[in-house]
Amino acid sequence: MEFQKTPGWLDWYAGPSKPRLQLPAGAVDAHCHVFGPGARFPYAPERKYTPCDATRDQLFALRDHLGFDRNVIVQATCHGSDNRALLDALDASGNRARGVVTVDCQVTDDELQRMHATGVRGTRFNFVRRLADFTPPDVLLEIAKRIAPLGWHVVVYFEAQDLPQLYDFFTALPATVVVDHMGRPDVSKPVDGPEFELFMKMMREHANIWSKVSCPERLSVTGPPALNGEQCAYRDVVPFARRLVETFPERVLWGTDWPHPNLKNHMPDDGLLVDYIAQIATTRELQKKLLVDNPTRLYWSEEAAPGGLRPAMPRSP
Ligand code: 0GY
Repeated sequence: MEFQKTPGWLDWYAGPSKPRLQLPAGAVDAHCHVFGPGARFPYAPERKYTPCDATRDQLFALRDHLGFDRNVIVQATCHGSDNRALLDALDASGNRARGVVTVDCQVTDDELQRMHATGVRGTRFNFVRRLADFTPPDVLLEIAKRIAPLGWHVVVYFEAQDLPQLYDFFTALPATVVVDHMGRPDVSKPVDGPEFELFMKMMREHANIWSKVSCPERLSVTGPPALNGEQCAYRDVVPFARRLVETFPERVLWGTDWPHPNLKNHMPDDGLLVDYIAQIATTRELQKKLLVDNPTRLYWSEEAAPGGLRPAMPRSP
């Protein structure tokens, strides 16, 4: 099937620079997507945007170019609850990718088990209205209960102004909860103001809640963008991400968000986006926690188990 991209769509950045930041061995890009290809894995009829293709092989090439070892691929809303493109990528990754799917209540236990065997470790709930239609909280809670026995976590995506209303729901979830992009703070507000304080309080009082400190390119108001060799990109986002990394070093994750759906004014150079990490995790120790220890514990726990490592599945050549 032929798909027409959403008008004004920005394609991912071709030919990204090589990061100056040397990533620690075993680094995980813990938030990225695959799109299609539409001809093989059609975009969902209920989607709110139609992207350019961004295939698993292109993602794996980017992983190697940037110096990551592994990926966590998150189901994008343009594929709805059809997770085939994501599962295909996990299957082809040779145990170097884990996945976060979108499921509805109709999913069977057998399907969940098969997804788990392919490398899925979480499900995503999306509260951003421009991306997904409303799902009643009791349905989401039902899904959370279904996935809990598998040890999966719940990834939540929402905007900061909606946190007061969603707070009780998030804090009652019977699983580890991972928040996308720091709950999308308005970075023109103070980092110690009431809006971000509510997010900090949620993390402080609920040890099962984690945050991705990703997506400065989406949150930044004043930039400068990760383009043209810029080594100090998105300075206005740094205080928010740095505060989380330093306060909760064991519960933060980072990802590129490649291929960066729905950006409106620029597409970042992913190499410079990796260099941004040095501004928010300012020591090698913090970088290792953020990029290796935390995602490995959450997604490859069979390897991170205390008392010895279980053998990893063989990697593809
Ligand atoms: C992101 C952010 C966005 C899109 C999606 O699943 C998606 O379509 O997550 C967005 O438009 O803010 O994390 O990729």
